[in-house]
Amino acid sequence: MSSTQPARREAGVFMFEPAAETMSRHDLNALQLVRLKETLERAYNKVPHFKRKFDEAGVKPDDLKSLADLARFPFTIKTDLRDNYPFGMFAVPREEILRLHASSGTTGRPTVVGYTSNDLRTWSGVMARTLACAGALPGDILHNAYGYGLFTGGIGFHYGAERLGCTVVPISGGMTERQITLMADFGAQVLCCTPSYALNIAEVAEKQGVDMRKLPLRIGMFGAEPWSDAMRVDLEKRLGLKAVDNYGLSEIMGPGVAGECYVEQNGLHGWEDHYLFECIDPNTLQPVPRGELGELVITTLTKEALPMVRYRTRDMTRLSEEPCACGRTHVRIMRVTGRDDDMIILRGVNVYPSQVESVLVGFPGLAPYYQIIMSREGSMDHMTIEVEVAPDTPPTDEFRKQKAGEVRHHIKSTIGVTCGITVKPVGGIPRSEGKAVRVVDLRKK
Ligand code: DLL
Repeated sequence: MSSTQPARREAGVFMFEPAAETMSRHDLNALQLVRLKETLERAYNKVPHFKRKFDEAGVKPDDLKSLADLARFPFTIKTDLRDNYPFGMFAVPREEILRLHASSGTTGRPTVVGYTSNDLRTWSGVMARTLACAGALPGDILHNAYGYGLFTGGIGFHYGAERLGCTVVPISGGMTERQITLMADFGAQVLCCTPSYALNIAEVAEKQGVDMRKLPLRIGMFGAEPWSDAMRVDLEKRLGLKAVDNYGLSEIMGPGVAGECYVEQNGLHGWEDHYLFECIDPNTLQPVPRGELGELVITTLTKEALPMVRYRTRDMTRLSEEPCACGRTHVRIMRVTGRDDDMIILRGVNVYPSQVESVLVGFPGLAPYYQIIMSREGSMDHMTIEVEVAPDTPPTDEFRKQKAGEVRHHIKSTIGVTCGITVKPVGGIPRSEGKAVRVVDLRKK
């Protein structure tokens, strides 16, 4: 909408689309209502799946008189995309789709998403906004280590950064030593990658004898997987930058759904002129009170190729309408703890990998690499946390056993579960180049 506005500084804070980003709640809701009506009509008239679902629920786009009426419309889930594989959810003829992306499809069919020319423009706009929100500036050198290809991360950041006016280094993931050399030689100010890959970069740099804190790096834009505040502290210390969180998912857009600002670094501004956010109890499907933990549900407001109505993300979070010091008025999505299907239920206690991470990262004598192994003996589920010693610790079994005992005690007292702990020697946990595999479930084999 405001792509023709020049980017400018708002009260000292640089914004890409200040008028949209600081809109009053009243104006934002009025705009959402207009766009929501258009989206529901597009979905109903152009996508047979939505027509059938709306008809079954006994609702028509005309029934939407206020934003609250959206609650009468049916949810969309990931299997709806899979069932309509590959192009059945598109609201435009295939020839109008200029780009396809797809999930890796490790379980079943991949989910395919498509973009029209306008969608690509919208996407680069929300990404430019997200980058500026994180503190990136036109003219910065941006080292983009998100994976390029069918994954939306690499290309999503790439076009957003060009739109903002950055010099992009499209390095993708892998070949870490070379990445570090190029970051040092080119003098990148912004690093974009998953937090687990950032950790890998920090480790390899330390081995290469490169002090990342002395490089011009200013901002780390980390996302695409859950991470904790403990990890933020660790990454900021080792890389000498400000680490900000970025959230998104392919089914809605890719990255560019929500981004943290460098001003408060406390929750991600969800771009409400393009998406409508709800937070529901995944069991009752009813809204949870503002500020309480629930599943994030998103409706797109401007997507042409793939409109999404009440998409259940499975991501658990809280929404906050507390004003932010950066001046942006859009709702804040607090740190996404993880997908509800990543949640482990161990003898009645719910555990997210990110909770385990909060205990392990910064733990004296341990390195911040871990994996959770789920197994079954008879009818009993077992959870074993595998973690690694820090490089400068005694290389003895005795030391590792002592650490295992300490970790077991902390996990029990903070998360409330009893589990096995294996402390491995240096290099014992696989390193990540993209999204880290946090849970290895041997029960499924
Ligand atoms: O991961 C898009 C993206 C790319 C976001 C780069 C940010 C940066 P998908 O591959 O479709 O898309 O995976 C989406 O990843 O539903 C969450 O479960 C998880 N996720 C993404 N960002 C975060 C985050 C991209 N900041 C799925 N914190 C989502 C926690 C995240 N989980």
